[in-house]
Order: sequence, then C-alpha cells, then structure tokens
Amino acid sequence: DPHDIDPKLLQKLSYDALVFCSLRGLVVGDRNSERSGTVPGVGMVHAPVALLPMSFPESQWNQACEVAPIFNELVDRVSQDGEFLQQSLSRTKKVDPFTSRLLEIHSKMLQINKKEEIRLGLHRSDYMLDEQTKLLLQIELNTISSSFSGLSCLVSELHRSLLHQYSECIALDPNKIPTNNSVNQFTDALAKAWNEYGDPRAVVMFVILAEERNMYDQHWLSASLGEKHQVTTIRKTLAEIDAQGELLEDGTLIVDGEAVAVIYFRAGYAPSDYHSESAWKARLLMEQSRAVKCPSISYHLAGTKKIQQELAKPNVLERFLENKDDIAKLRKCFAGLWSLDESDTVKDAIERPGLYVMKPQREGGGNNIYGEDVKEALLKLQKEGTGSDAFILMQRIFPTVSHSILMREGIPHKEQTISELGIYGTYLRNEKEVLINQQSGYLMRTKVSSSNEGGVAAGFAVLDSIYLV
Ligand code: GSH
Repeated sequence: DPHDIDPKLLQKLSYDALVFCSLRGLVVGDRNSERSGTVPGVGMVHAPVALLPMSFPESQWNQACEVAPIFNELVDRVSQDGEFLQQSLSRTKKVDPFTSRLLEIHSKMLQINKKEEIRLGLHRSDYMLDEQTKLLLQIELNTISSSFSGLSCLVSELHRSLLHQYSECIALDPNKIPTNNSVNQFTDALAKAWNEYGDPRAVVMFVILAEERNMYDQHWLSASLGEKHQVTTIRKTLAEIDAQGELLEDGTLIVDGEAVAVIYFRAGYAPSDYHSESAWKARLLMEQSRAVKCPSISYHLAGTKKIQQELAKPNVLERFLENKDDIAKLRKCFAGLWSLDESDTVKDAIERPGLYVMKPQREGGGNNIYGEDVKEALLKLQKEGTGSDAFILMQRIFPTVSHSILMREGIPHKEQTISELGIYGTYLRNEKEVLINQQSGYLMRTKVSSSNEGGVAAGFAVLDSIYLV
C-alpha cells in the first residue's frame, strides 16, 4: 500500500521522480506562468504524475489491447457510411450548433463526392474496470486530438526506473510495467502517412491552440518526426491557417508557403477552439484539400458520443463488421448507452440518478452531468420539451478505489483514487491497402475518487502507468 510508505522513503522517491521529469522532458506548461502556453522553455513544470504504477489485471489489459485494431477498423468503416453519420446525428444537429457545423462540412464533402484515399487514425479508446462485475467497459473512443502519446511512455519509464532504483525497499518487479512505445508508434504512423502522400518537400502541420500548455506532449511527436524520420513539422492555429492557407488547383494545401502532406489536429475538437468564422473557413479549407487529415471530418464524427450510443444498439455493429468474434469482443466492452428517447431508461435515471451519467456532445473533459444533477437536468428537459437530443445517457461505472500518491507542483499527495485506462490505436490505409492497424501504447490516468470529471489537460487527473497483476 503506497500510503504506508515510510516518510523518509516517500521524500526520496518524490525527489527522484521530480528530477526524472525535469531531465527527461516529462513536463507541461505551468498554469501559474503567463507565457507558458505560448513560448517553449518558459514556465515549465513537471507533468502531474502518480508516484508509483497502478495495479491492473493482466487479462483485462490483454482484452483492451486485443480490441484496439477492431475499433480502428470500425471507425474506418463507419466513416465511409455518410448516410449513417448524417442520419444518426440529424437530431443532435438541431440542438447543438457545434455538431451542426461539423455536419455541414461533412455534407459538403458528400456533395462533391470527396474521396479520402489515405486515411490516418490516431485514436485512443478509454476504459474503466467496473469493480462489481470486473468488466472492462469503454468510456469513449477519441478520434481527434488524443493527447499524451508523447508523455505517457515517459511515465512508464519513470515508474520502471523508480522500481529499479528502490528494488530493496519496494517489492515490485519493473518488468510488470508493460512496454509503452506510444510516441514512436504515433510518429511512425504520421511519417508513413507523409510518405504515402509522396511529396518529399511537404510538411506535417499540427493544428494547435494559440495557448497550449500541453505543448511538450506535442513537441515530443515533432521532435521524433524530425529526428527519426527527417519530416518537418509546422504548427499553426486555425486563424493562421485561414490567413496563410490556400488551395492549389490540384487540391494541394499550401500554408505559409509550404505544401502540407498531413494535417494533425491537436485543436478543433471543442466549440471554443472556433473563435470566429475564420476558424470554420480554415477547417473547411483543410477538408477540401488533398492533404491527409488526422482526423478527416468523417473520422471526427465517427468518434462522437451519439455515434457511440448508436453503435451500441442491437444489430448496428453488424452493418459495419463481418467477423462475429470481433463483434462479440467489441460488444463485451460496451457499457449501457441510451438516447433520451428511451423513456423507461429516462424514468429510471430520474429515480436513480446515481447510476447514470449524462453526456453532451463534447470532447476534452469537464462537460458531463452526474448524481442529483442528472435528475434535475432530465426533469428540466422534460418540462421544456426540447434539447434532449443534445445528450446521451450512459451507465455509471464504479471502479475500484485505490490508494495512490499523486505528484502535483512538486508535492506528493496521498489520495483515494480511481483510474481510467486508454489504449492508443494507429491505423493507416491507402485505398484498399491497410498499411497499419495496431494497438500503439497506453495512457493510464488516475484521479481522486471523489472527482467526477476526468482529464489531465482539464486539470482533474494525473498521468500514470500500469503494473500487471
Ligand atoms: N489541446 C490539448 C492537446 O493537444 O494535448 C488537449 C487535447 C484534449 O483535451 N484531448 C482529449 C484528451 O485526450 C481528447 S479530445 N484528453 C486527455 C486528458 O486530458 O486527460
């Protein structure tokens, strides 16, 4: 039990962890520093991390890894069914202006019969382990801006290094922390997509926020793209892309004078990322281009909560996948998901709000409704008679509560925690040929058990790794 660690040892471990983070670039921009989101090397602080890895059962770990390529395939298949996406999201569109704008771009692409020959997916499927049933249940599937593939592999290294160094006082085997190669896997996929595009002078463009405190996670990917693959990265905000971008006759996207082979979105998933019409113009311009988009508008939409809920309905997976075993494996990790049309479920959620989570169509953490608020929100929607299409209901998952030590701003905190396991998946296809489809590392996140919200970037959770048991 990490809470029983001798205070002297705790002090030493924390100190060494902080040194590791600083020397190895396991860092983020400091919230307390004004320029830390815009200027690299200014106002850096160690990433929030757990001091020791979290136990996780090996069989569920294997299960999560095994479904990663199936989810990759599913996203690709769903993205090709424009009708299904438009139809499933048609009512969300009426109540959610953001999703509506995305659908508008999608439908323009359908109209001009836009073909995406090279398809790149850098996904992360997030799971919690339900304590009572021991089931591995999917929380969500991120198809846009899946964060921390740059930093999470360093957390696994940090933990392995501490277990080596303190093997005499901590009886944990460093080899039980699974290999985590997320940064290389992501950059291999980006580089391969760049290569398929086939212009040696073109660049990879990261779409970023004007202020980004998670920039080091992104810079790890750019650095690896440069060093390992000799591929150049440029970083542009949506506003800059609107101002500096143009399409050549053949669909080539030029930004600031450079041809763009791959567009990698690390912004653009939240309404607040689109400050003005110019941001939407930029999104449309990129979508119209022949650059490889990660994600394309249809991959983006395939990752929405509404689609997750539609896919969980009986006989829907069968429309996209042929292999019965694959379908069964995916279905096994689906939690209960309902639309607000399902009146029996809504009634039950009003009676027992603690067993449900209400989710709007948003990414990035901090938007869900929990507990008594679920009841209030549902009653309000019933009274108003509109707006319920903006939400889905999901079964509340109750993971095991553990004891952890969370490091924030240089201080170790002993906390009661719960964890969420994210499995990265990379997918690359050029026309009929699937070039990459695999599990590509993991991200464990741990947070105080009393906090409903997750998300490291949103300030609720810390980065962690796993210890197989
Ligand atoms: N803009 C930031 C970045 O590029 O890292 C944050 C992006 C973000 O919030 N991504 C979500 C995520 O993976 C998915 S849309 N969050 C993980 C977390 O913050 O714990």
